Amino acid sequence: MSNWNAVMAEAIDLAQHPGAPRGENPRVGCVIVDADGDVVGRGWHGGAGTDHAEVVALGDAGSRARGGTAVVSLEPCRHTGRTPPCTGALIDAGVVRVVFAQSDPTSTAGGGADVLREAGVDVVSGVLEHQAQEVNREWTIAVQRGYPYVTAKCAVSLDGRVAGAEGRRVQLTGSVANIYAHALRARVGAIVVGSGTVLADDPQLTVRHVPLLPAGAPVRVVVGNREIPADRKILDATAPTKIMRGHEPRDTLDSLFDDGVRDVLLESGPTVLGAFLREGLVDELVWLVAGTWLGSGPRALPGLDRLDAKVEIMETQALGEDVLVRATLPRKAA
Ligand code: AOF
Ligand code: ZN
Repeated sequence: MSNWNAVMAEAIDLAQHPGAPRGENPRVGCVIVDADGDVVGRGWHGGAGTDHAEVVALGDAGSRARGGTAVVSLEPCRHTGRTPPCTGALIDAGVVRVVFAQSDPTSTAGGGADVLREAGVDVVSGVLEHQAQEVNREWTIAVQRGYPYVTAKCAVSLDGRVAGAEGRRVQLTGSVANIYAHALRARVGAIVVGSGTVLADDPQLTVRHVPLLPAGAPVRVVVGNREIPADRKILDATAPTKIMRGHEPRDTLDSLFDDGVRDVLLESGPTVLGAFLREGLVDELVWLVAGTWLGSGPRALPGLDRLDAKVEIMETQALGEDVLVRATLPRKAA
């Protein structure tokens, strides 16, 4: 077989299995094909601590893997992490060819292609590379530069305000936009707010209205110096919470990355959002624009008169009676 696109497309589908979490590890799928071109094994990775996709697929194939080809959406790892290296498992199983899409961007696991070649395995790389990379877009950006991908979410009125007069909390968006916002939460490893938001709004910051992914509830993170009273919802037992006093945005992100978080949702108010934006640490803006005219009240970013960055709109969509605007900001070099 010389064109591996169709098999790779199946491996990329497997990577996106509903049971495959978004978390510390990427989403990876693998298909084993025998010498006749018949599929003899399939596997997908279920998250940190579980077998890698190749190992699952090799288990499925059994002895039929010998002499066959492994088609994987990510370069097989060469390292011993929580599990042994996939390069070893593939070589031991007698696979003669490995076809992969995306190179492993991590310094620890990356370089598996060389290990395989040295062992005499035929290696084909870059097949449907772009599609595979899209599946792990945020993860790839995060591990390449060493801190999590940051999405800032904000619900605003049509006149750009986030609360009513005197900062009074107003429910701006309707149920469709709220479900979208909860799906965003379910996808990330951490949700970050400032202590000011906890005092003003008492948010619970849990995933509701949509199912939790297998990775579980994102950790709720409070940054800032103000004391959090014990009765605040964010301190309830429904999800883990991390209080980080006086943290600079970059320190916060570094610390979360060390905890295994690759994707952060910023649901903070103007102060923390402004600090992250000024330091160029926001990758994506998710604005939920409600058709409400508040007329008075704070704006999303009162202290930020100008943004020295080109905002690029990626997506607009009607969500019930509200409008979603997704935009990217230029990424800072690591
Ligand atoms: C693969 N196949 O299915 C995955 C890979 O701690 P570990 O042992 O789970 O290793 C995690 C790293 O391995 C992860 O950061 C990424 O570089 C790679 N993931 N590699 O060959 C897989 N999930
Ligand atoms: Zn592996």
